[in-house]
Amino acid sequence: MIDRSPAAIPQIPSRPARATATITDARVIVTCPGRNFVTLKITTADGTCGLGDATLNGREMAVVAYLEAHILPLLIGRDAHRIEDMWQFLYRGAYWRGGPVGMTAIAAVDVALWDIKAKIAGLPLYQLLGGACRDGVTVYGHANGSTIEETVAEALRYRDLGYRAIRLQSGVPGLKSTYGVSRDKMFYEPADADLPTENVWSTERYMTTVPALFDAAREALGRDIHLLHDVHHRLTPIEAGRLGKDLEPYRPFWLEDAVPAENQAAFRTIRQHTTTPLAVGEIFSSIWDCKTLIEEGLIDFVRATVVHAGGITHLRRIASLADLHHVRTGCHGATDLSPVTMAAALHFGMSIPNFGLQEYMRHTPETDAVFPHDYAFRDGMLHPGDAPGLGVDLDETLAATHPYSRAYLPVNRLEDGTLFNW
Ligand code: GCO
Ligand code: MG
Repeated sequence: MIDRSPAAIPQIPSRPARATATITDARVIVTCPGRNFVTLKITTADGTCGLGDATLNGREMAVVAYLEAHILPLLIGRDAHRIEDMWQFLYRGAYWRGGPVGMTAIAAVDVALWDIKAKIAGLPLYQLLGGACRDGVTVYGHANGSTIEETVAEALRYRDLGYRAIRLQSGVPGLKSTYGVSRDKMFYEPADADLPTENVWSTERYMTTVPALFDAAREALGRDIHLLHDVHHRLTPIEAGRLGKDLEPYRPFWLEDAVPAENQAAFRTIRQHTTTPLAVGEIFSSIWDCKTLIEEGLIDFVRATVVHAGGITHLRRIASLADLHHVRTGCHGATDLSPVTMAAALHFGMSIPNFGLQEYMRHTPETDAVFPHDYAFRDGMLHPGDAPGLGVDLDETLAATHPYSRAYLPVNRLEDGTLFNW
């Protein structure tokens, strides 16, 4: 007969003290060290703090309201370790799910929880995500200028700084301003006014400039460097097919956001006409925005990013689907993504098998002072560092000296006044 007396039943050892981490505080911090950033800070009972970026450029306060009114009350008392469960709770539990505001808010919680888990483990986050798959995260820099000559000169400067991949954006003759061309060369910031700036756009003028830019750049830089270009959602599928074809002799690494991607099927037309690799996805909120693009092999790089696509938990899912279909990552990394997102992107990029390339627009010294961080640039790569967690802090005292300042992204009109995509 089996002895069922308590003394005879082997006892499950009690759980280690740090197997739960009860959330005791969660706050949203808004700061504008030159541009607006929204950060979520979550604290657990043992005093461990995690940071999550919640910045949605030009719509920042919508995410603040979403977090403060609808998410923070749900966090207190929950176990910070249960990241997947928290993700499901915030996504499925909302009923009205998806969309950039909600997914940015979920991303902030998700990244803060990963930060906490890694700090409690005493490891840099990439170790918890499976460990390093590579020596560092190769990044691309932004060379831009009002003319082709100026842009090529900038590209040479980036090459001398050690970059192995460079994005080229140049002014278009006849247009007063163009996406990607900045006043301050090293620190591009498109959200430039407290009411939207109006730009003028001409596809015809643009279409002749880009092949000339690539021709001049290959001439000056040779073949040993990756060259990229961002169309910023401004072409039709057939125009994109033609531009891709015109660029083929210069072997671009990718052509980005050639057309708006709400209609994923539109990419079939582009694919029929060019072998230039296609990248898309910086404004995607979830796997549903790129499912067809990935499954049908209509793109080569998915640019969905930690902060706008539901955090590390969801981006891993997108990357895993992409891996099945030979699609690599090319995460968005503009300056409106805070150093918290940059760090998260680096830990993520270190640990996935199908990493492609990471965008890197340097933050200003004012931003870096508010967000001291461990990541560093070396030999064309960013390295996340080995501090436990994400390796990013937020200097709240300094942050408080930079209050929120309303800023909009520009809008575009065609030469006849029609409102167009920016
Ligand atoms: C990029 C992007 C950015 C966006 C910006 C909008 O490729 O880096 O297109 O420059 O315009 O992130 O907020
Ligand atoms: Mg872009």
